[in-house]
Amino acid sequence: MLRKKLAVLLATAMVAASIVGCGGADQAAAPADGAPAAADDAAAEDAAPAEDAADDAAADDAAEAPAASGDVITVGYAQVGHESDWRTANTQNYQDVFSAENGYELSLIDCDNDNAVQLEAVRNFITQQLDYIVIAPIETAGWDTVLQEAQDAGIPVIIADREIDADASLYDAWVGTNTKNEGVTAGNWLAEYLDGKEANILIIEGSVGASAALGRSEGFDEVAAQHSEWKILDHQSGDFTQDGGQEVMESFIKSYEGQFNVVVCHNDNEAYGAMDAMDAAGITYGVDGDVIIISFDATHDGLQYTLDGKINCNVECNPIQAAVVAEVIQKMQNGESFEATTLVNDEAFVAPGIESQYATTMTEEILAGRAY
Ligand code: GYE
Repeated sequence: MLRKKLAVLLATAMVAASIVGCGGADQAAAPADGAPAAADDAAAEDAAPAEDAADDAAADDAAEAPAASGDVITVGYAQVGHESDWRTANTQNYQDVFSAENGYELSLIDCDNDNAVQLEAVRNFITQQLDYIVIAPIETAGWDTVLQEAQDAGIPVIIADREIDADASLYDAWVGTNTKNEGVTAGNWLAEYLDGKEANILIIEGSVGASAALGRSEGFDEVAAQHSEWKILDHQSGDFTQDGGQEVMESFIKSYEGQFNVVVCHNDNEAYGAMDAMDAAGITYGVDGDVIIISFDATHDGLQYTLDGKINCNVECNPIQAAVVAEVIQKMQNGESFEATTLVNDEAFVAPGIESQYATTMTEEILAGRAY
């Protein structure tokens, strides 16, 4: 056990050392297919002695590695919560991939969007000396101490889905989506669609302090700043939930009825709540309505609304990430160099009747292929 950890540590130290400066946000900005090269190239060029050492350690240790001996690999996943359909799909995906059948024992903790609960979950994984820890961080801030504790305990950590502020030397790998790019795509699509017309925009943001919300806002704001004919009237958090989306939209309607023509929702569930609130107030939306709706995630139901013309544009965020995380773990397990950063690719979809250079027009076939 200890020797196995040493092999993993040597390999991770080698790769981590070669990517210093590649923090969360930078990692997300890396090209989707460039990540492996970044880590692997650096490892090959700069760290030959370390690599040899790691290889040797791995070879010595091969007999004891869980994969070789048939031992299960224990993985702790500190999951954000169950706030959205995206999250449900992501949880299911981890349960499918990290199954007993595949040689894993998964401890998945639903942290119910509570930072303190998530820190405690990670500390419990450390106490239990699990082989690997995966964290989908609720917030970007506050990770340094617990990550140092995991490192001191010799447990590799993979940050998944969202980003954190911590120095990249405090964790071993990152897997997720580029939420800033998602915001930029939403903005670019809106500019193309409006073609110079005025926009009075309300934004229902995701959870406060979550990188998925920060990134989408940053990307969208960047495009908005280039359009003097756009005005962001207000933005408030709907906490990535349907109830939150509905409450925020109800209060927006009280303050801005008749003044807005665009509603941006940071995920599909918020969009469902916003649509309910607009239905109740008699406000029309979608391709045939008065208000343009932009959503993120592109889950099955969100794409159904897009196909129905109720959501104008839905920017995808892919929750199916567990296989990539498992691949990184397998490489660590074998003492091989691994991708320090892996971006899961996304695209965007628009309602029938809309043509866009930034998005694919929805069809029944696309919807049929969307399992989550
Ligand atoms: O968009 C939202 C979820 O972190 C990218 O979290 C994820 C976001 C996703 O609750 O629906």
